[in-house]
Parts: sequence; structure tokens; C-alpha cells
Amino acid sequence: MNESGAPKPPRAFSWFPGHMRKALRRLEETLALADGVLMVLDARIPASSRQPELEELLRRKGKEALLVLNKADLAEKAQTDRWLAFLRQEGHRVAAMRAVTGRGPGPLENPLERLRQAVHAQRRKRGLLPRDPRLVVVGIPNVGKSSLLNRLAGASRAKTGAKPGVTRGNQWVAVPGKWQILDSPGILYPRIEGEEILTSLAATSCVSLDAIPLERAGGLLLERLIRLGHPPSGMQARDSEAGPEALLGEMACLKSFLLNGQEPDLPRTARWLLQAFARGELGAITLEAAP
Ligand SMILES: Nc1nc2c(ncn2[C@@H]2O[C@H](COP(=O)(O)OP(=O)(O)OP(=O)(O)O)[C@@H](O)[C@H]2O)c(=O)[nH]1
Ligand SMILES: [Mg+2]
Repeated sequence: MNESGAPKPPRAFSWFPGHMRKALRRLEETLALADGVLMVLDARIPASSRQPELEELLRRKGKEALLVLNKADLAEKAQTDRWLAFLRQEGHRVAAMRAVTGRGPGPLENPLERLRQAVHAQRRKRGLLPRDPRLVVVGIPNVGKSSLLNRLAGASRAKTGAKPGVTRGNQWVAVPGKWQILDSPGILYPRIEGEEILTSLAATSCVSLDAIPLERAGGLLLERLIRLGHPPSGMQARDSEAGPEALLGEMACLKSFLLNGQEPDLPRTARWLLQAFARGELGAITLEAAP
């Protein structure tokens, strides 16, 4: 209760520690060197994987980012197309991508080539020799920044991993005759305002499962999957009235995740569900519909 006697709103599950501010400041310095910025989003959660502080910084610096809807192979094609249209309408240049396979820029070829021409023209005007454009890859943890860098470099040059926070320090990778690319560490924390965003981020491994209310996020994901018409196999759409915890209990029984052979093991079930979704084992599913 606060002074007026009204119940306090639930505390948003959010953190914005000092090192985030430090990361933004460091990124600000890096951006001064950058000719182009690749902002990587997860195509399954395009809204929650945007980073308002980062976008604000780019606006302030007059840097236009090329948006990359990555992991498009794990999202629904029709939804991704709607997101592309929406983001273009917002004035962004944007492409869908599967960074983890293939080589070279793929759908980023044209925008990157235009950037290259612009950088050369600008330098010529100033009487300078041409040089390869410097690209900076940014985004929240685990969206595929290092994978994208590797794809653009045509080789495994940066370490990748299924957990958030794999990249630790800044690393420049030169692709002679093409680009120089900076893989910034994935320490631009997402802004977590409310359980819905938290669930999106947990389901895509953008936040560590050890840092969140696991059962709540798992239950909410299950509820959302059912609502979206993608119940995990064995679950049925009619269960959507049951509430997240009951649904998770049902899922536990279905999977035989039981404590002492009888009690549903909710944390284990939640972890399994969130991780299975993150890996795409429940199918290609977009969690956040385009506005
Ligand atoms: N299916 C699929 N998986 C991808 C794609 N891009 C990246 N991944 C996987 O997602 C996980 C994270 O990829 P990284 O490239 O390490 O992501 P990051 O943004 O550099 O992560 P941090 O450095 O931890 O912030 C890895 O397991 C990748 O294999 C994609 O387009 N499709
Ligand atoms: Mg990385």
C-alpha cells in the first residue's frame, strides 16, 4: 500500500545497472568510427528485441541502422513479411535473415553495396582514398550478432553460442575488399517492462533463465502458444482458460516431469518448454504479431 491507500502496482521485472550505461557510452565512442550499423532483432519477437536506448542513441548520433530480422527460419513467414512492411513504414531499412547458415550478405547485399558506394563517394569528395566501410553489429543478447558477423565474413571468426552473453569484448573482423565489422558484446540489455516482454525474452534465450521467475515465464509462454494456435503436441487449444500454472502442470504430466513420481515438476517443465521454444523445436512460431 502507498500513502493514498491504493495497492502498489507490481514491480516491473527490470534492471538497468551501471554497466549497461557504461556499455552505451562505449558504444557511443564506437559509433563515431562506424559507417554503418546493423541492428539485429529476433524475428520471433521483433517488438521486445528492439532496444529503445540504443535507437535513441542512434537517432542522436544521426546514424541510420539497417535492421536485420534474424532467425527468420524460426518465425512464421507471413508474420515476418508483415513486420518487414511495418518497419519499412516506420522509415527503417530492414531485411529478414537466417544468419546461422549460408555465406555472404544474402538479403543484405544491396543495402550494404549502397553503403559502400556512399562511403567511397564521401571520401573521394574529401580527397581521401577509398576504404572498406566499417560496420558495427548491435543488438540485445543472443539474437545472432556473432552469427551474422561470421556469415558476412564468410568464415567462423566470432564465437557464438545458445546462451546470452557469449561475446565478451569488442572485436573487429576485416574482410579485405569488402568490410570491417565490429561485433560488439551482447550487453545491451533489453528493456523489460512487464511479464509479457519477459516471457518473449526468456523464450528466445535473450535473458538467462537463472535470472527470472521461471515457472511464471514458462506458464505464460504455454498460455500464449495455446492462444496463438500453436499448442505443444499433446496440449489442446481448449485448455487456454485454465491459467498459466495449471497449464504448466498439465504439460508436466504429459511429459512425465514428476517429482516423487506424482507431483508435477513445474520448474523443470518451464525450463524444458522455454528451451525447446528457443531452439525452434516447437515449430516456427512468431510470438509477437506485427502491429
Ligand atoms: N535457427 C537459427 N539460429 C540462429 C540464427 N542466428 C543465430 N542462431 C543461433 O542463436 C544462438 C546465438 O547466436 P550468436 O551469434 O552467438 O548470438 P549473439 O547475438 O552474438 O549472442 P551474444 O554474443 O551472447 O549476445 C546460437 O546458438 C546460434 O547458432 C538463425 O538465423 N537461425
Ligand atoms: Mg556474440
